[in-house]
Amino acid sequence: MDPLKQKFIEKSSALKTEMRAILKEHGSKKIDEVVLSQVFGGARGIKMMVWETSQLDPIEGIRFRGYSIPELQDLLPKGSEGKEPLPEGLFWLMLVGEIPTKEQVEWLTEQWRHRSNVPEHTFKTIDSLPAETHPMTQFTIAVASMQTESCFARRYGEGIKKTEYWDPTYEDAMNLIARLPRVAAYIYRRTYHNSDHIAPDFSLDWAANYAHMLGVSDHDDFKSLMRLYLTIHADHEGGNASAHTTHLVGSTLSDPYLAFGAGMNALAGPLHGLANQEVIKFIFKMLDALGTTKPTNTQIAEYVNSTLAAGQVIPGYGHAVLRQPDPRFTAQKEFAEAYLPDSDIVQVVWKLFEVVPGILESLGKVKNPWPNVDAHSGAILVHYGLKEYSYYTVLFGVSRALGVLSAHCWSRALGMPLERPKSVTTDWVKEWLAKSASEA
Ligand code: CMX
Repeated sequence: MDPLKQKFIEKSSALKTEMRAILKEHGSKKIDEVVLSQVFGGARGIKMMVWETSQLDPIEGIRFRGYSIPELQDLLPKGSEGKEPLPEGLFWLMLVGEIPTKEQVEWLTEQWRHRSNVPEHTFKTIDSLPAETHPMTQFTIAVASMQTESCFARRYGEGIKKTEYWDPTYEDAMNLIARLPRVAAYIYRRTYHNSDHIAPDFSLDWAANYAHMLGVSDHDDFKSLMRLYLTIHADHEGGNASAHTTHLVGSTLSDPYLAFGAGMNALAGPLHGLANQEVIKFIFKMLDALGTTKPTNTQIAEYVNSTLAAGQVIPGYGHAVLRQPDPRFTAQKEFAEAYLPDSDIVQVVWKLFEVVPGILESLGKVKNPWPNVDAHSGAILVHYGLKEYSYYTVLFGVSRALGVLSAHCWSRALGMPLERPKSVTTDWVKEWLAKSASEA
């Protein structure tokens, strides 16, 4: 058994025993209360699932296994330029709860390299789609097409024991993650570079190889950016739409390919991962309307107000849980301050940061006026030559695989059941209200 798999089964078996003991003693304790506005309001804040890999604090932001993003930037093994953390390290941490050594991360890079062969029919499937198909649609179709390789589906069909579900799940997660950069880069080159594909460079780490296959910049800084980008977008606890969808679909014992593909369909929505393309579209449209690449704060404020007056949201701002600027925004801002402080488009992002929160706050209804992860990413990508914003959510998706698939391994190892919350009709609510009133 490989060393990561060995560690994973040891840690997950221990937690499974602990979880059973907790449930035996405390299973009937009340952990939350649900009010009617939550039932109608997208189940905001209701504690209803366990997600081991990360947890979100409304003020502090995300912590992966207890570590904040700045802590991880310090502690995780770095890429060859020694600047940004390797996403391999974050995956190791999320899967087994320990900061890996440099050697462990090198082992994982080698594993993913070894497992990265994409089936030929996946390339044919992508090529059979109309060229103008949105990259996220190409991505989810490509992921589903690889399901032919699922170890979980095969072993389930052969009659695997419940206690062994975790094993082929781990194999699928590792294989799928290993293959994603190649698939994602193929979609990019096919859609925007006339199918002029770039072969993988197996001397590079997972993120740097993806950067290399995209072919937008030879600069080492772009490789550093991709390492940071693929680390910080990986996980955001379990309740967000892409994570929760992966979890829900996985709970039916759909294999990791189908569960992750479903999660990616959720990521493709403009209120979730597609917001990164919407932000840069919004910025380009604004600069076009204002006729300048260096707008003043007053011009930006007028444009933001006119967008709100037209009944549209300001993409990249607001969050269902966060109530402060997103630390993932801050990490990207710090990257931009260090690497590209003079870029015009980055300056626009920073001016939006000065202007938008005050305007959103003045509306009196927006719970979080601060920027989220999507507010900054596009401007940095544009700087390095990745200007095709319809592609941006695919980058997010490649990263999100690390979080949702490590969590998927945990769900199968802990024996998590089929998810099935209760729904009610509005008529049921009216009857319930009438009954409550008559009893009062
Ligand atoms: N611009 C304008 N209005 C906004 C807003 C924004 N950025 N954010 C919230 N609001 C509005 C909501 O539309 C809602 O209005 P109505 O009551 O008229 O329907 C009101 O403020 C209250 O919403 P909320 O409770 O503050 O926010 P929600 O939890 O309902 O929604 C989110 C969160 C992210 C969908 C929302 O802030 C939004 O639409 N933001 C813009 C899109 C975006 O950036 N999404 C990316 C999120 C991060 C990610 O998942 O990748």
